[in-house]
Amino acid sequence: MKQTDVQAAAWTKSFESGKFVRKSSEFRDQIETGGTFDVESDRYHLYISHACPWAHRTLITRALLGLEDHITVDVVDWHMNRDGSWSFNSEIEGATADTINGQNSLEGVYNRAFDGWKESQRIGTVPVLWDKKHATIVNNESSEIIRMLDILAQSGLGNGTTLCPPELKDEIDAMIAANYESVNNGVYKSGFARTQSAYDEAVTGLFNRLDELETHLEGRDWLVGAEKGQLTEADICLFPTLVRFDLVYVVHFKCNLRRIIDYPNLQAFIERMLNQPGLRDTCHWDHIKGHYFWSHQSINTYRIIPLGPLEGAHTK
Ligand SMILES: N[C@@H](CCC(=O)N[C@@H](CS)C(=O)NCC(=O)O)C(=O)O
Repeated sequence: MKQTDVQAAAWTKSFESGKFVRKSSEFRDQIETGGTFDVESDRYHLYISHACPWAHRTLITRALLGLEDHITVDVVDWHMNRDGSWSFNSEIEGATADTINGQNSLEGVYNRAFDGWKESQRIGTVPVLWDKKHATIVNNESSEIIRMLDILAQSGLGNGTTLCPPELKDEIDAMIAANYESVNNGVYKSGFARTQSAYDEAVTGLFNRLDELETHLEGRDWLVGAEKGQLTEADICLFPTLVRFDLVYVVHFKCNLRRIIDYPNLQAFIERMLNQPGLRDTCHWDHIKGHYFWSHQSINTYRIIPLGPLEGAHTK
């Protein structure tokens, strides 16, 4: 089933007055009971990168909800193509072939879902939620994909956990929104800034929000919920950015006012997440480091991968 009405905007890096502007995701269909994309086991497939924080959200959610037997996964090579697009290479440790569509690149997958994708010079992003039944992309927006995984889990496919209890949904949405531009996208806005003022603004906003989150987590385990809180999508959306911070963003994206290890509550939050069953297995440090320091040659011309840090960042 070819999609015909996805947004027309090309996914290339876009800048306004030197500020990096992230394009919105093109495929926004939903899984719903009785709908075109019905709830079913072994029908949906995830294309992810272990390097990508947005894709990491979906892999963590799949693990915590116990959906491994119901949703298959393929992993792109951390090393992007020369043209800056994702490819499949099963020779790379931790990466896979495209076991569903047999494509060499993620563009091939997008092209199967949308006529003329390649010609339009759009760049396909991860994560992608693929429907094996209709052979098309359901959705490529991480925050929406993780919510749909919860729908699958609440329909009896998962382990009984929910990461979005209805009574906390508004609080979760507000927390995800508050962290999105400042932190999740903030590190990219810092790193890709093309003027000093764009960089200053992004880094200031980023660390203001990290300061707030450090205070917010005082005496709490999780971002949302009463008393110590409970683990929800809000934590899953924040964690992939925090766990990459000292390893990559401090150096590569010049997010160096402080490190996460300098924030005791944020550091403890990372540890708490890593101690969740199955979570550590979703972290592939070589893919993370390799991808960032290799793929953005405009900000790391000679692709030197820093050796450090010796402590703080989680690499085991
Ligand atoms: N809004 C999207 C963002 C996804 C995204 O930008 N993914 C990056 C990897 S971190 C990507 O695939 N970029 C393709 C490229 O840069 O060519 C989401 O949250 O799912």
